[in-house]
Amino acid sequence: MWIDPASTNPAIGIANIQSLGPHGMQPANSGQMTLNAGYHDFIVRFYEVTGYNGLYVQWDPTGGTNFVDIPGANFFHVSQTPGSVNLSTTELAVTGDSTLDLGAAAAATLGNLNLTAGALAFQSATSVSADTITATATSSIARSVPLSLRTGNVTVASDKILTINPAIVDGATPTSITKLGTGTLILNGANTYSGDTTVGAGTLKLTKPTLNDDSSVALASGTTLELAFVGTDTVDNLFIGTNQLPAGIYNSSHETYGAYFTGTGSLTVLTSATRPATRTTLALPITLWPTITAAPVTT
Ligand SMILES: [Ca+2]
Repeated sequence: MWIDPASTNPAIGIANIQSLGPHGMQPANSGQMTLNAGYHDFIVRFYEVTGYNGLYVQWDPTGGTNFVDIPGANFFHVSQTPGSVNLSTTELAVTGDSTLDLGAAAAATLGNLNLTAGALAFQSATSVSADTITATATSSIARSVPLSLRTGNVTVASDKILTINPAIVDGATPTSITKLGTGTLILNGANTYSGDTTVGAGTLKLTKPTLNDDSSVALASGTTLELAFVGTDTVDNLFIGTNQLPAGIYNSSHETYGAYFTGTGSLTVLTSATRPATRTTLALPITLWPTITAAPVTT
């Protein structure tokens, strides 16, 4: 048995068992080593010539000498146990075209992303969570891995454009987006985030009508929401400046608030009467007339 072969990790070593000669299995022909708790790569190679031979790979997880076969549940293939990456307080600065290889992580939790140039691509993770995103130069995030936001502030400097191409999704908590800075944020993905969308400054450009139907959109005074799609996107509430607007359709042609919108799309704010009943779930079956059981009568 070779554990962590010396060719790749000589620090742990080799249990090399040789049992030469024509005979049956002999327990004396064994080797052992002590491993620290945790995951270990190992290779088992078994050669035999004339039969009657075999090899057991056993352990005593207590560190003793009562060896038993290693249960199948204790063998892992690397692709079955992808780990997570937790760098939740680390500032990640992107200063040029970059790929962040997350090693096939199931989930990667990053801190703040600061893009000062170029395009950032995440590689091979299932999902990436960031705290805030700040772009001080025109830059982009590649359509590679779904992205969720925790704080949700996305700041784009004046006259700069940040293009986020992956889908923005909910993470451990719902993602809400607050666009800050007087630059332009473009969301290109098939977003599924369920939180609210706020434009505190500058321009937010949406290329798909993916705002959650139960979410709110808030546009600060002087901001622009570019609806770069055909059709309308239903939302629950719309706030412009300090006003909550009544039900209706809002776009660049709106007689009062048209200056807040550009693009070919519109927002639809439904009245409560026409709003889809997506918030109430009734447990079935529902008993309208409960059965009344009379107490037994005794005489
Ligand atoms: Ca919608």
